[in-house]
This record gives sequence, C-alpha cells and structure tokens, in this order.
Amino acid sequence: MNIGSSRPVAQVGNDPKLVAFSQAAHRSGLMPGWEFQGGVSDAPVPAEQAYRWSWAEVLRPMMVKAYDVVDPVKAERRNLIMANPGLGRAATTQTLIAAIQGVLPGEIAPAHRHTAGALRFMIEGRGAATVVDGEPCYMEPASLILTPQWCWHDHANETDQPVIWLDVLDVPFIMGINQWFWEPFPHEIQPRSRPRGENLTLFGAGIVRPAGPRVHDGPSPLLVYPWDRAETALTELADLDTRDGGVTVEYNNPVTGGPVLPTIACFAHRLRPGGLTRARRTNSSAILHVVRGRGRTIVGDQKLEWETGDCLAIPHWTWVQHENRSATEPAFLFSATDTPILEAFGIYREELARAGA
Ligand code: 1HN
Repeated sequence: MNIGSSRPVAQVGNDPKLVAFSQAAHRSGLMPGWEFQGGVSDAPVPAEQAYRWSWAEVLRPMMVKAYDVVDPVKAERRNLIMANPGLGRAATTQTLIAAIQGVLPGEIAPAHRHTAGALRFMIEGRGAATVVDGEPCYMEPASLILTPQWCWHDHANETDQPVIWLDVLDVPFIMGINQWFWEPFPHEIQPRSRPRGENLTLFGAGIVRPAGPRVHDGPSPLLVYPWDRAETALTELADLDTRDGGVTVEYNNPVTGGPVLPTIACFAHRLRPGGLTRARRTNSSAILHVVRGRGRTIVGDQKLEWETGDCLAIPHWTWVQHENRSATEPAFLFSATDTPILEAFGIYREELARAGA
C-alpha cells in the first residue's frame, strides 16, 4: 500500500537484467510480486455502476411481458436479473444479484436449494407463499422472507392475482469463490410439513423467545419479517433521533442479534419529509429498493431519481446520500448489503462525512 505519496511502491524500472529475470520467472510458473503491486490501485475501484431500474417503466412492464412467454416450471424461475452495465455478467453489484420474480395464479416455481443465500422482498400482490424447508411463509406487502443457504424453497401462488417480488442473492460472491452447488427437490412438490407462520410465532415476538437452549448455530430461525413492524420501529426511532435526514434499522437474526444471513444484511430506512442524509461511504455494496415515496440518491457524481418500486445498485466505496423529495410525506427504503462478508474477514470500512458536509 502507498503511505502518502512520498514512497512510491513497485517502481522497479526496466533494467534489462530485471526484464530477463521477470521473463524467466513467468516461464517457471512464478510472478514477481512487485509486478502485482505495481498493477493495483491503493483502494477499490468499483466495477459496478450506480444504476436505477424503474418499476413503472422497466421492471413491471417487462415482468408482465414475461408472464406470456415464460413457464416457471420449464424455466425454474420467471425472474429478470438486474444486470449491472459495468459488470457484464449475472451480477447487480460485485457480490449481489437483484432480480424481480413473478408467479401467476395457480403456478408454482419448483423447489430447489443452493449454496447461494437468498431473500425476497414483496412488491405486488399478496398471499402467495414461499415454502422454506416445509414451512409456508406468506408473502404480504413489503414483507421480507429469508431463504437461507441450502434451504429447500419453492414459490406457490394459490391466490387469484399475480405476485411480484424482489430477489436478492449472494450469487456473484458464491461464483467468485467457485462454490455454486444447486439441487432440485427430489419430488414434484415439497411437502408442507410445518404450520404456516410458525417461525414468526416462535421467534418474532421481539422481547421474548421460547425457553430452551440459547445456542443456535444454524440460519436465522425467523424467516418472515412483516413490514408494519419495521415501519413502526422506524417511525418511533425518527421521533427519538433527529440528528440526520433519516433513520435506519437493521433486520436481525433474533438469536444472535446479527445479520439475517451470513452473507447479506438487510436494512429499512425512513427519510424525513424533505430530509437529506449525511454523506456516507462504505466498502460494502448495496441493492436499494423504494418501498414508498419519491426522491433521489446522490452516488459519487451521479444523481439517481427514484419513486415507489424502483431498484438501485449502489457501488462499494462510493459516497452516498439519500434525499426525500416530498416536503410532507416520509419516504421508506429497503436495502440489502454484503456487509457480513466484509465483517467476517475483518475488512469492513465505513466513513461518515462531517455534519453539514
Ligand atoms: C434463484 O434460485 C431464485 O430460488 C431467484 O427464487 C433468483 C437468481 C439467480 C440465480 C438463482 C429463487 C435467482 C436464483
């Protein structure tokens, strides 16, 4: 790493003896370390771009078109991945995929499991179910549903309306470490072996939990996070904490108090009417979804305007501010980030601009 500018690193020059040595090293299956040092920047330069996918103009109309042309049983999923123009692969940020997925009345997206961890955030329709390891989790408006790593999951719509939701998965991270395992459920239908809503009754009470052993090494036992509880928490917090243009809560694993998935953390944000948040920069990347409201997000030197239903890619290591453009109504955002991956390895960074900056 370069400390200040006074000590340039990897300035070894083009001495012919050094060039000859380098060539010999490469022929021997070796790479001189100073060539690596000379080729990397001192801080990450994100390849992903700040980008907005409009709900009204892109996501919803394209999903409606996909209703006719895609059968979710043949295709496994009727989903549209938000492909970041800076990445050129199935990725929305460096580590995360966002997609929208739709299931029509009477359809079922078949059960499978994978090493990629996933979550769903409901956008349109209500009452369809994601069945996670045998438990039907009902998809109510703006609820968050977890399908943790290697859990069986299918999506079944027994209502009379289409349902559309946002998927977030850690697929680019899993592909980056070449650990993609995938398995279809061995039978046509995953048995509904647990009562609907069981996880929320047992682990969603907030101030108490079922008595018993405290150690829990598996995934979060809570799989469904209803929106009304998050919104109530945000509204109460906003009265208490008025330091910034908005307030944020983290969805948590109630057993550990930690993130909802080992690789993905989820947050809900409330922006005050007219509120502008303090500039913040972190080395985690994020998917942002507008639950309700209209505003804009300033990302580096770009301004992304948004309204209800839109999804945004927020690159890592870039300064970000959110602004609510309504002077009378609060705005609500949902975000999913790869923060737990960075924290697990002790490399998470975060900077806040000085107040007023
Ligand atoms: C997947 O398995 C689902 O299970 C959704 O619903 C989106 C995007 C990429 C790869 C796998 C699902 C996905 C996905």
